Amino acid sequence: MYEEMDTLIEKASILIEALPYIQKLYGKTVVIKYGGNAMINEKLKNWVMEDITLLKYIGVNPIVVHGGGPDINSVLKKLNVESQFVNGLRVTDMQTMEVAQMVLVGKTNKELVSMLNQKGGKAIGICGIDGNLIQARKHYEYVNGEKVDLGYVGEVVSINAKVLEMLAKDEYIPVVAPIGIGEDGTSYNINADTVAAEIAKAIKAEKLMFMTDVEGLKYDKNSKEIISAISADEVLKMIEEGKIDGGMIPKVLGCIDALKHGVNRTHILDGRIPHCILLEIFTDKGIGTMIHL
Ligand code: X2W
Repeated sequence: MYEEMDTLIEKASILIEALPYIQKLYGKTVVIKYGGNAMINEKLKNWVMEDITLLKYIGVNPIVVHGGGPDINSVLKKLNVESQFVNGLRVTDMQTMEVAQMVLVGKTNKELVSMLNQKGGKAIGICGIDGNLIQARKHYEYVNGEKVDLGYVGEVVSINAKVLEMLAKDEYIPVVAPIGIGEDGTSYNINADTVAAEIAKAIKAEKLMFMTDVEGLKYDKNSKEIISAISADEVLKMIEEGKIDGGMIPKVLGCIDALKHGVNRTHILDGRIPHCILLEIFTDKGIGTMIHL
């Protein structure tokens, strides 16, 4: 009987630990980038959806931006199409563009929306075409000083923040697929990390969180120690020294860009940890790596 009471009291104290964080975030907007690499299994996805729904119910306004690179890969594979990547960006010809849009908007987006709604969240799935949310133009990548044409890969020109604010400030959870729309109506495939950072900037989010499949940043790749907080300058130095590379670069640069444009906190989180969003936001210790100015 007493043991049971102790457990209950412990549960209450865990909830109370969250109080100052809830107060700080109440009414604020948090942008959560959910990468395809962190959508490992249904159980994990369910935990993420629970965390996001809980945030909404305690008065925080989450906006979800999702990736889905692995989903696109598996459909392309069935069609016997192989993708090439330049600096982490998928070279996107017309056929790949069609597949990317079908998969991200029709499959990945709707799965996440449906799961959130199952949890009691009121999720609305949109992509950059809806309400001209993500206005885009063709992106050229530079490799060793040379301009490379990646086809229908886009870069963000502007974000129609009003669309997201209308939904997020109301009872809805916007879930955004990273497809942009050009002035002439052309669809563009945009890296989801970049979209998340641009959205966080445009709506001046309180927080931007990248959920991926690494524990966080490390000074030494072979070390077990995760950097819990690091400045933007230190991050840039680590990139120069080659200590941060590949898919992590758009995430950390997105964090720095967002911080410089008014976002207060940015984080890189291990999406493979159960309830990683709650652990980061509502515990004293937090998890993953926080990047600050
Ligand atoms: C990405 C969009 C999806 C994405 C792609 O085609 O894979 C470009 O590379 P993850 O899961 O976050 O990697 N677009 C241009 O970013 O998904």
